[in-house]
Amino acid sequence: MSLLVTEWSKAQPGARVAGLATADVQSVSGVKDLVAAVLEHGLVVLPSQPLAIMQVLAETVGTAEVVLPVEHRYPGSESLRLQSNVPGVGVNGGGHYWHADGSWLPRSMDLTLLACIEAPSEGGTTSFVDAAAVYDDFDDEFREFVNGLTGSFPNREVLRADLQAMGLNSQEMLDRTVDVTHPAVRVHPYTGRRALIVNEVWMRGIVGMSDDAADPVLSDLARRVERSSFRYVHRWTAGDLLIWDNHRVLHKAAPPPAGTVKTTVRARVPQLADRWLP
Ligand SMILES: O=C(O)CCC(=O)C(=O)O
Ligand SMILES: [Fe+2]
Repeated sequence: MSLLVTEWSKAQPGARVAGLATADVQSVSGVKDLVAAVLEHGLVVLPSQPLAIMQVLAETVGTAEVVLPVEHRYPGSESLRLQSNVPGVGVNGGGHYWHADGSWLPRSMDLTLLACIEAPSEGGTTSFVDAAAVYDDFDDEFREFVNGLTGSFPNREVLRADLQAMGLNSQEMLDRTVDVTHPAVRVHPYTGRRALIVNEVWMRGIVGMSDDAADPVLSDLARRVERSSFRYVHRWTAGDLLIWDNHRVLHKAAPPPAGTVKTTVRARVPQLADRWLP
């Protein structure tokens, strides 16, 4: 077996991985190569994958997160989350803003795996920006400025409002949730690269700044991400499996247009198992 990894271009995050078969996710060298590709490119796109491969992978590269609230679970699984714009199917909408998954937690999720069950005939794309390239591209003065910023994440308040808006009440989730702070520029736990990690919903303020002073700074950071040319836009096809590194890329989903259907299944891996670390 050999994985065929093709990057789009030096300036964009992501690479296409062809040739992944069930045997590869069961072999040490296959999983090692795949994890190495994710860490190198930030994102990999694997076309035509059965859901079973994603399930196996999520439990092989680490231990997949248990999905809460239970209403969002893919039937029969504790660790797969069903996401759709069809009302009543899994979790509706979400991710329509720049973020890295779990960047509001004490530690971001290492990896996200997202598989497409049904693709919209148009729109509903997901954009990825290379947050390390964005940081590297800053001039010295701005780099020094952002390195001095610490974002505040008032998570209990944000989560409570979020659950309320969805008509859900998960006390278990709230009990587990703590407010945190994180530097705007974070260091990758495995590669050591710095990256600008913004979160347009959960990062509400900047430590030591009034809201009036922080709001324009937060908007400016989000604008720099939005305008970045280090961007890849994924147009979904059913069977696509995407795997990305939340310490390296930011993502943002475009809402699918009315009359189209986008249904995905997601698994998140909080930490890579030691055996796969570079
Ligand atoms: O629906 C998408 O394409 C991505 C949504 C999102 O942010 C996520 O699944 O983490
Ligand atoms: Fe996300």
